[in-house]
Amino acid sequence: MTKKPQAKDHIFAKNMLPGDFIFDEKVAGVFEDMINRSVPGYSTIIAMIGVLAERYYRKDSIIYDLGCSLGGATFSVFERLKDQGCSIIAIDNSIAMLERLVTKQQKFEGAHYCIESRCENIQVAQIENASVVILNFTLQFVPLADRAALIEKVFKGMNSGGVLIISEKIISPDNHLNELIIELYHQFKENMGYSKLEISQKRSALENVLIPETLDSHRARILQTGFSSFEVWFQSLNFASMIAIK
Ligand code: GEK
Repeated sequence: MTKKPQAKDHIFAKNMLPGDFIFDEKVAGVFEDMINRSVPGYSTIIAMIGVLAERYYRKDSIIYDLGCSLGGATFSVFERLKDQGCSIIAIDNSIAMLERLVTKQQKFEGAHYCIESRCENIQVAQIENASVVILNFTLQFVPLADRAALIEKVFKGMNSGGVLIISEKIISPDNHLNELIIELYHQFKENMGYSKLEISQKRSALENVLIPETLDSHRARILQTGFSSFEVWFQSLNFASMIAIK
């Protein structure tokens, strides 16, 4: 399969009026470039989600990718499990994202049978018979007050021994170190070619939309829900990926 060059993200390059970030056509069109240049370790996380899914998937169970966007995690899992005839349900409430996932799906042989995409709010989506559930940088967009209910629903829909993978932007409880890591992160974005204006305008746009939590909050919620174990398996600057086993 020949890869098309990614459309470059210039969304916040020009001075603009304040407004909240939304996953519309404009964002979906440059999303691959945006997430690769904005999330340190994104490609490693995507590759390892495939590895984790292969390890925890059980025959005849379902794999859920909640907030799948263009299917970065979905296709990583598919590549690992396609020979086992797996069933992946990829959910997102942005139609612009899902349309692109479906176009991409046509280029992967056999993906038509394995991947079902649903335009749905993950807060109301039904989860059942799951051995692998992926929340790759999605929980952070769910209102804080609703996160426990979502994790509880996911837990109920999972089979014993199944894995939940949660990747998130995080904050540190130590104010000084939190500021330091945010500064390092902004430097990372400059190194990835974003200007100071782009960085600050995107930060403002995300302020009310992406609410990060500490690793301790994630751990507490996961253990309170009833998961038997929890670990952070990846961290780069203020981005982490966690696993929880039912
Ligand atoms: C990846 N997982 O590349 N219901 C459904 N979808 C939602 C909801 C919701 N309530 N809230 C947000 N989304 C992907 C990356 S991006 C992360 C995930 C980012 C969707 C939203 O439409 C978007 O596509 C995705 O969650 C978040 O592995 O942009 O930082």
